[in-house]
Amino acid sequence: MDRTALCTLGDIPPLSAHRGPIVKPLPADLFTTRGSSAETRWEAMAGQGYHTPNDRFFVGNHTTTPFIDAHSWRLRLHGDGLTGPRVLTYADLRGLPARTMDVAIECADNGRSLFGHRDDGWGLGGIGVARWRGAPLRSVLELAGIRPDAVDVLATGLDDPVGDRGHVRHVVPLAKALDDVLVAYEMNGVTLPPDHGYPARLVVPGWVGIASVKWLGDVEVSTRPLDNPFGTGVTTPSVKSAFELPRPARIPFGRRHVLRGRSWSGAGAIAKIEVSTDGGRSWRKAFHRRGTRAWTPWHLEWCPREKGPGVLLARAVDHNGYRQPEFTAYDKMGYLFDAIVAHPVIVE
Ligand SMILES: Nc1nc2c(c(=O)[nH]1)N[C@H]1C(S)=C(S)[C@@H](COP(=O)(O)O)O[C@H]1N2
Ligand SMILES: [Mo]
Repeated sequence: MDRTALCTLGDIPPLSAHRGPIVKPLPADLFTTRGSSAETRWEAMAGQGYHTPNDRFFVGNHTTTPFIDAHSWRLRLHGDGLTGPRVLTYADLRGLPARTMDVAIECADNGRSLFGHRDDGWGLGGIGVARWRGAPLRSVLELAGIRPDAVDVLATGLDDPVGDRGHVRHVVPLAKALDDVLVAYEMNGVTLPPDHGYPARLVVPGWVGIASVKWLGDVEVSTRPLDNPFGTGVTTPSVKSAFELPRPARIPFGRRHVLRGRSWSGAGAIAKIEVSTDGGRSWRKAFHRRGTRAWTPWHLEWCPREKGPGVLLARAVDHNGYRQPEFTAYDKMGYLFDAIVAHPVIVE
């Protein structure tokens, strides 16, 4: 076979480069590792643009990033909700009309350690926003013909099975699948990196990260509701805010400083962000652009007039009026933390 022809289909990393569960470098100033996953450090977002660069985008892996050859990769479409089965190649997928979307992917575990019941586990860095490019799942399914009585869509990944739970897989209702779900093959303008699902992944806007199945290999469309063994029981990520600062942040005394952060909500765009630099006694409105759906960067000036340790607080309200509370009742699964987080600061 002609190797040069193969290589035009995608950048296939050499097998020898494959070590731990994640392929890309995980320098300690960008990531905190969490088992087979890696959380973005919020201070690594300082000075970055709207999108999370691929080199610091968090990785949520149940097992190990697989290397998949795009040339031999196939996407299998089947189930009684389709007119017939269909197998797509990478070239078929690339040949469909493309759509580009800015979408946040957030792990349902994000913020879990902040419930205060445990001191391990995820901080607030289990989120990233990328510009995804791919084919709408609707166009992919239409190639196979969708039956009018179809109800559920089950997407399965090609990575190793997770013990006896089998392959990572997730169900979305057909209405959602036809609305805004993408079969993405590009992330921030480059071919999808191996850790983020190369050669193709789902991107499911407004749903917890597990719905965005990576290394997509199989899609079943059913006329009956399907089991969702990797479902978290929750679909919409909660409203949260984070400062682009290390913990603790060291801020010079008596000088004007610009505090920066981002707020986001799975339920809608952010309407308002307030920041407190005095432990919650007073709040000031932060400045932000309007109409950024995936997340909202904000900033606020602060001239610290007292030396010593303190806390910074940020609270957001989304367009549905859903606001960050002072405490989150502990969900027994540890999902959907949404409370205002005290960010430790030392003025010196
Ligand atoms: N096939 C497959 N898809 C997957 C996962 C996985 O382990 N295998 N992890 C899920 C989880 S838990 C999350 S939070 C997101 C993370 O996406 P990212 O690694 O691109 O940040 O991918 C989801 N898709
Ligand atoms: Mo996740």
